[in-house]
This record gives sequence, structure tokens and C-alpha cells, in this order.
Amino acid sequence: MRFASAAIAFSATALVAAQNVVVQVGSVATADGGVFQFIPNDITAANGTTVTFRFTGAPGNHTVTQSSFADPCNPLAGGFDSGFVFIPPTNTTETPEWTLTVTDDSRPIWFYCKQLIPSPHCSAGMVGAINAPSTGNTLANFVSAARAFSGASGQGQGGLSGVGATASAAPSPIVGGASLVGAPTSGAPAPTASGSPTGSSTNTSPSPTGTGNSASALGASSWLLGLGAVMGVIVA
Ligand SMILES: [Cu+2]
Repeated sequence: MRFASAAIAFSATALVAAQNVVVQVGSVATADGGVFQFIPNDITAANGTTVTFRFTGAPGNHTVTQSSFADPCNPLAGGFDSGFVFIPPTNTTETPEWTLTVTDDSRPIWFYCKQLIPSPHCSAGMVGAINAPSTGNTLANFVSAARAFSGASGQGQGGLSGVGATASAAPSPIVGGASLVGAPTSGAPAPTASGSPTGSSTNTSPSPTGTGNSASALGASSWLLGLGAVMGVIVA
């Protein structure tokens, strides 16, 4: 009997590990829950499971940005971030997708949308979780905390790799009038949370004298300009 139980448990684990979960990013005003939501927002995924985010809102301009239970509407240091995927009203042929692979199912993975236009999506409840506990720090409590968040949600840029989940490429395809602003790269900001490797905040890469900081500032400015342009399209 013990052997049989073990065999059954093994089979169940194998089945779960092979799964792919699809999450819709953004919806329409007439849908239950409105535009600003991930469907589903409560994901269970074992290590190796892929979670594919489909940016289907048309029009829509959303992100999938890792945060934390304690701070639902601000980016987690070293977290993943899809960047802003803008879908114009006319794009009905292609759906950009972004796929994360779960690498650590031993703790919850929290995420939000960092879009601020026309109002912060995070505070509207556009958050979700992978492997949220059923008691204590539950998804329901996370959603409540996000809705209670006031002001602008954090705009810091994450990368392809996050904490407990990682992507191998930016969202794609970006066609048919869609655009991607703040695309994630493998050169994501190093983790700065407590427990990070010592020296992670030290810039060890060689840079031309005196240009490192100004180059970074220029990059940030360009990114903000790009964001503004996309927002302009949405507002228009
Ligand atoms: Cu959004």
C-alpha cells in the first residue's frame, strides 16, 4: 500500500510539472471585474510549469511586474517585468504573449500591473499570485492591500528573470500596431533585497570615464518618453 501511494503521488507530481497555465492580461469593460484584471489571478504552478500571459485587451496597455505581499504595487528588487505591452483597438489578429517558467514553488510569487493610465491599475485590483497560501498571506489579502494602495504604483523596471520565476524572452509577437515599452532584458537590475549576494550593488563592469551615470539617466529619460508616447496614444 505504501508503495502504491508513493507511485500515485509521483504520477500526480509529474502531471502537474508538465502543465502550462494561460493567464489573460486585461479584459473589457463589460466583463465581470472590468478591464483591470488578470484572469485567472490565482495560479497554482509547480516547478517547471510555464505560465503564459496573453495580452488580449484591445485596446490595452498592461504589464506583468513582480512585487511582494508586503508591497503589492511596487516592483520587487530583482523581480520579473514584462514591460508595457500596448494593444491598439484595431489589433485583433495577434496576441502578444509572455511566458514565465516557475523555478521556485516553495514560496508565493506576487505580481501587479504598473500602468497608471487612466488610473493606477494595481489599485484597481489588477494583481495576481502564483502559489499563494490558502491561509495567512492569501491572494484575497493581497488584493485588499493593492486596493488600499494610494498614489502611483511603482514604475521601476524589472527583468526577464525574477524571484522564483523566469522568462527567456520579451513579450512577442509585437506586430499589427502593438508596441512594447521597457522590454525586459537579461541585464535586469541586480537583487537588492536583504539576503542578496554581497557586492551586488557594486558596479564592476568597465565603463568609459564619467559616462556610466549619464548613460543610465539618458536611458531612463528615453524610457519615460516612450512611456509617455504610449500613454498619449491611450489617452487620445
Ligand atoms: Cu493593467
